[in-house]
Amino acid sequence: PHPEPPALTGVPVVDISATGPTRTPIQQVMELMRTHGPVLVRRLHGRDALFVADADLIADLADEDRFAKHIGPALENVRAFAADGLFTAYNDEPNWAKAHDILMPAFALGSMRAYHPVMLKVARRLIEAWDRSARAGQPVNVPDDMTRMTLDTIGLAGFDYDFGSFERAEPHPFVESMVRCLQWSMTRLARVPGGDYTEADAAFREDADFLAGVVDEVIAARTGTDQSEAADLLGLMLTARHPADGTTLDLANIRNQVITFLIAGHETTSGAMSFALYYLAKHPAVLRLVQREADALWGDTADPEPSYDDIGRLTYTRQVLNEALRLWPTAAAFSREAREDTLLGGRVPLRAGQAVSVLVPMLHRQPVWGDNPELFDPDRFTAEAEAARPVHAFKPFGTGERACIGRQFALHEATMLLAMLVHRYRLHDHADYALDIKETLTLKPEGFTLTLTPRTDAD
Ligand code: MNH
Repeated sequence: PHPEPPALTGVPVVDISATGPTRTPIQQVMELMRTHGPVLVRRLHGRDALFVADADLIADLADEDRFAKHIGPALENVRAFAADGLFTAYNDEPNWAKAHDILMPAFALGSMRAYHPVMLKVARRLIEAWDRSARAGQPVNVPDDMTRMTLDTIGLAGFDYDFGSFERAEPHPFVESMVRCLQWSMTRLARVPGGDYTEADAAFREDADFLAGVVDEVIAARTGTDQSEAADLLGLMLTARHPADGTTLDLANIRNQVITFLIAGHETTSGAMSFALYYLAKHPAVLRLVQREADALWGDTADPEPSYDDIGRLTYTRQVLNEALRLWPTAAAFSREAREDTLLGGRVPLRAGQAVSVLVPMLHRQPVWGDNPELFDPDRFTAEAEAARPVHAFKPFGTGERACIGRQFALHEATMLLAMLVHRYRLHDHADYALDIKETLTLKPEGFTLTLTPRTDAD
């Protein structure tokens, strides 16, 4: 029961109640913005949501003194299964700052050294699976395999738990339940007042309970044994004391954190790598440059042993990832709220607490990106190009103190894997894939498959 927001002078209101939201609400708002411009109110069954993509409005929203993260309706729904985990905690919920302070050191750039061997081990699982497909002349399903790889990585690196995803024909049941929970969170937003949703809610409850059960198993495998030497996230959560008050995280909160990290730690990264491979398959000249960078490090060694330091040297590969995240930031929207009544960008009146959603894919297509923003061009991320651009023009990881804690983790994992894959395979766009983006709160290129052949020395 929020107070009616004041009318927003000059901001178009687009009522989509007649057609309803589509199965791809992010892409729907992108379309609305192409027609109505980068600031609009989407009205659905009398509920208004303000979306912005204008670069100077987002620079303003990044001001932590005036704005903070907002837990909007979508994240409220995710709270039904992740509660006060880092991603869905309210700003003033004590467990947010506590968990943030305890876990931050585990995500600093230097900590990636500790995760590197596990990331490499899982990258090799993927390569084994892809070698089999290559020998059999079978296509690989890119987003499915990227999801196997990121789930196994966060499971092992975070919790020393092996999902064994490459030994399964279907996604791990945890992933299937999780995807359904995320879908429930999203479709619940489009409910028609007065509708009967008991069946959907019961199915959701069952999935949420299953997730909690898997997580309890992960935790149980660790409690009762000495955790003082455990260097992973769970070890830290079970033992680390808050610097200020000396307390540890409570078990209910640890369960929420584990669910949060298993979700946040793999869906988005797997989508990002899938989009990067999509663009590489479509841009042979860029692919050759990425291959050249990997070749410069690893030559024609069949099974290179990428070192931690190698990953920092893969600067062009990193540019490719950034450019894929520009066009399709896989966590496509995040919300902010005004701390006090204010004028956003000096022109849009907002009340204290009122929400604004940033539509990141459209921010990434604003005029600061030049006159051909749809063009895939990794040179947008050379050091010089980045220095010449306003800092808030690129926001795939959100903003401020609630920005992504796993950014270095994702980038290390994804950069290494991409380089290893292009070093080893030729990518064939055998199905002439046309981009079809599925939304489950995150974005993925649905049904994207490739065939692979090993590279030869001559190539
Ligand atoms: Mn991640 C928050 C995007 C990988 C764990 N992440 C966010 C936010 C964005 C985001 C955007 C901010 C959301 C908001 O403001 O409401 N995250 C990404 C992307 C990738 C990603 C695009 C990969 C690419 N994230 C990861 C990985 C992990 C992770 C990997 C864990 C290992 N992310 C988090 C957590 C938060 C978060 C935890 C919540 C942080 C907080 O609020 O304190």
